[in-house]
Amino acid sequence: MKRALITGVTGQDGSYLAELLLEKGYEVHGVVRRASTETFERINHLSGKIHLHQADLLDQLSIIDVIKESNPDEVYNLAAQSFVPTSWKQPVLTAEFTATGVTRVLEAIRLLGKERIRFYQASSSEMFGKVQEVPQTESTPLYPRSPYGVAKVYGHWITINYRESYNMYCCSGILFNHESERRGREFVTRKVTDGVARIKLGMAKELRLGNLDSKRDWGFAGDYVRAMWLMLQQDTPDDYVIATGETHTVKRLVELAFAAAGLNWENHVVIDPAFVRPAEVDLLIGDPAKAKAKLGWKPEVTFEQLVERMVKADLARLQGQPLPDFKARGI
Ligand code: NDP
Ligand code: GDR
Repeated sequence: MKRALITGVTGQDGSYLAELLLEKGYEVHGVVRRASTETFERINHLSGKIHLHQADLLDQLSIIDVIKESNPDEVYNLAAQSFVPTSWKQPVLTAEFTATGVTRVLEAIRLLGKERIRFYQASSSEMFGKVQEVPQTESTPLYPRSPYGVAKVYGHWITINYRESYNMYCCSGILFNHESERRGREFVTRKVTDGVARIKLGMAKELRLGNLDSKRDWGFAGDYVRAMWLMLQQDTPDDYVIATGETHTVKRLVELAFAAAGLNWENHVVIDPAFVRPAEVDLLIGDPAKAKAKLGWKPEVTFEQLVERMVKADLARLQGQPLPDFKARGI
C-alpha cells in the first residue's frame, strides 16, 4: 500500500486529493495546524480514514517529525497562504508560508535521506502575472504581480533546483484557477455563488465586487487533483501547466451565476473599490497540451457546469439541504 502525505489537507484541494488517493488505495496522511477552533469542515467526512498530524510550514522541526512519522512515498505540498489580496497585507508571512515553507519541506526530505520520496509543489498561474504571452505554457516568462505570485515563483524554482541539485523526484504543477463548492468564500467564484444564493433566498440584496474585467481560466478542483497525482506517477519528474484552455471575464461568471438562479446581475452587483487590487493580473489562459500529451489528462467539467454546480450547492447549503448528487447528473 502506498503512503501519501498532504500538507494543506484541510483546504479545497487537500480534501479532493485525499478522497482521490483513498479511492486509489493509498494510506493518506495530512498536516493540520493547531488552532483554537478546528478548520476540518472539508475533511470531516474522511474522519477515521486519514491520519492527521499537527505541524506547521513555519516550523522546520515539526515538518521533519511529520515526514519521519508518516514515512510517505509521495508528498503533496499544498499548504500556503493562498489568498492574493492578503498577500499585500501580510507580505512577509506570505513569503514564510508560501515561499520558504517549500524549502522547509524539501529540506526535511533531504535531511532525512528520503530522496526516494516523490514531491509535488502547488505552483500557480499567478506566477505569469503581467501578460507576456498567450496562451501561457511551461516556458512562458514569469512576471508575478502580487507578493503571493512572487512567493510562488520562489516555490516553483526551489522545487526545480532540488530536482537538479539532488536528483530528487520533484514536480511543479502550474495550476490555473480551480474552483468548487468547497472553495473558500473570499475567492471570487464562491463569493459570487454564495452571494447569488443569499440574494435568491432573500438573505441579502446586493453583492459588492471589484474588477469585473479581469479574465481567468477556471476549472473544477476535482479534475485538477487528478493531474497532481498523475504527475507523480511518471518515469521522470517534470513541470506541467494544468488549465482548461478557455478564459472568461469575471463579468461573465457573474452573469452566468445570477442567471442560474433566475436573477439579473445588474439589479444586485455593486462595484466597490475596496475589492480592487493594487496590481491586477488581467488575463490568464493556459495551454494544457503537455499535460494532455504526457499525462493523458483533460478536464471533465466545463465552466458553465462548474458555475451551475456551485450555485446549486450554495442554495442547498443555505436551505439546510444535502448537496445535489452531481455525479449522477454527469457534472
Ligand atoms: P486553500 O486556501 O483552500 O488551502 C490552503 C491550505 O494550506 C489549508 O489547509 C491551510 O490550513 C494550509 N496552510 C496554510 N498555511 C499553513 C502553514 N503555515 N502550515 C501548515 N498548513 C498551512 O488553498 P487551495 O486548496 O485552493 O490551494 C492549494 C494550493 O494550491 C495552495 O498552495 C495554493 O496556493 C495553490 N494553488 C491554488 C489554486 C486554486 O485555484 N485553488 C491555483 C494554483 C495554485 P488551515 O485550514 O489551517 O488554514
Ligand atoms: P486569484 O483568485 O486572485 O486569481 O487567485 P480570486 O478568485 O481571488 O480573483 C479572481 C479575479 O476576480 C477579481 N475580483 C475579485 N476577487 C475577489 N476575491 N473578490 C472580489 O470581490 C472580486 N471582484 C473582482 C480579482 O481582481 C481577480 O482578477 C486564485 C487563488 O486560488 C490563488 O491561490 C491561485 O494561485 C490562483 O487563483 C491561480
